[in-house]
Amino acid sequence: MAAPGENLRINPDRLWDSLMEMAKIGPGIAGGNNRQTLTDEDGEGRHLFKRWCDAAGLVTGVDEMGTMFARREGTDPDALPVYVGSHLDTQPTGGKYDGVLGVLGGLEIVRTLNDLGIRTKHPIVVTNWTNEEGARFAPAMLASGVFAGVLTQDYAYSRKDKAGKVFGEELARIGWKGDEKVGARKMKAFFELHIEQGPILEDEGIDIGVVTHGQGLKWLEVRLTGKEAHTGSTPMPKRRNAGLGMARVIELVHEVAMDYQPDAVGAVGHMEAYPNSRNIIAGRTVFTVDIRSPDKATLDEMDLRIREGISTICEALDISFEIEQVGHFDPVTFDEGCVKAIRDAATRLGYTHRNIVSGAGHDACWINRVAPTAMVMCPCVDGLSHNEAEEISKEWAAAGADVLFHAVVETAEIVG
Ligand code: HGY
Ligand code: MN
Ligand code: MN
Repeated sequence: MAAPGENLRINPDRLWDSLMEMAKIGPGIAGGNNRQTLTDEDGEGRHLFKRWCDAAGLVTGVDEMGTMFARREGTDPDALPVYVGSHLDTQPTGGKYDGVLGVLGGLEIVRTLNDLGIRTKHPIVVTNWTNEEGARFAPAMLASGVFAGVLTQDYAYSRKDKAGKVFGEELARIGWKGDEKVGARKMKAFFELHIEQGPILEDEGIDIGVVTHGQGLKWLEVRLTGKEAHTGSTPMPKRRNAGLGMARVIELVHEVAMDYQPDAVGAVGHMEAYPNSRNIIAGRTVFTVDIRSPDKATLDEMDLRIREGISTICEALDISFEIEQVGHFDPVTFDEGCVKAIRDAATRLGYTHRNIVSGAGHDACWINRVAPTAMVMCPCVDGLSHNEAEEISKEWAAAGADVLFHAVVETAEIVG
């Protein structure tokens, strides 16, 4: 079948209005969002999305991880559906577009097909994956990881947040624990639209990122144990300072990442010190190392060097350590056919585009294991994300959604 043709474009005003409407749920304190997974705000955002799906004539199913699947029928109900989506949960100081653009961009495709009375052979399913962020319950991409068979549902249900709340109980509490078996759904393909969350597209003045790969990631939760003691009367040589240990590991992570430039990255974003009193030497610290690289061997080498470095630091400070890997996926190569559909769509629509490697993790990284998958990216202002000041333009959102639209309907096969 020939490509859908020049005239297919989404309705940018409707997409933008929906983004702004969703952004009202779980507002942050600085203009962004705090709609963390399985909170009441997440539940409210889910209900709004469901109402919109109902209004668009979609039938919504929910699986046992709470992932939402809103289905637009195809002319061949037995044909494998084309899935399109992302996540509605946000960071605690998140932006309005991270994830949300991908879910509402998928909904906008369906709304536009309804407006034009266009049918597709394959059904189209708009998806909201539970707990992509991993901020409240580690690891990130939890529901898509269970769907892809990489993580078990029992493991996912057992995850705890800082307050000791348990994932499975919170999912039931907000009323979004569905009855579908996770991973039972089969897909012809999965497409995800996402903001770049980095500076490349904006710096180069390019409209569309054709995501060919996703970098690999490791999250190490480190627990250091020293001894609480008086900050004034304890002689320096007698201290077992877990706070100093954490500081040295934070520096180590940075130095190791700097040894593998220009691609590797590393930081410690989550840090807790106990008892966190200004005149007590920290007896315990808990923190998460986040290291990433597009190259598996590099990621493994960074992991090893950091583990060895932690041991050396702790020996010198007479403190003990525990390291638990709480997140991991290898670098991802997306499906060539799906990537080509995205590249061809950008060309057909006259948008500037370039290949790009995703720096952030996405549900698409896991779904790529069970279905042909690819991603579209649009720029974001100053490449900023995971910050309430995250911003995009309506034009960027529309360009990304237009390309997503063409890739999805071409794969779903328009039948008039
Ligand atoms: O951490 C990530 O890359 C994603 O934003 N969850
Ligand atoms: Mn995201
Ligand atoms: Mn994110």
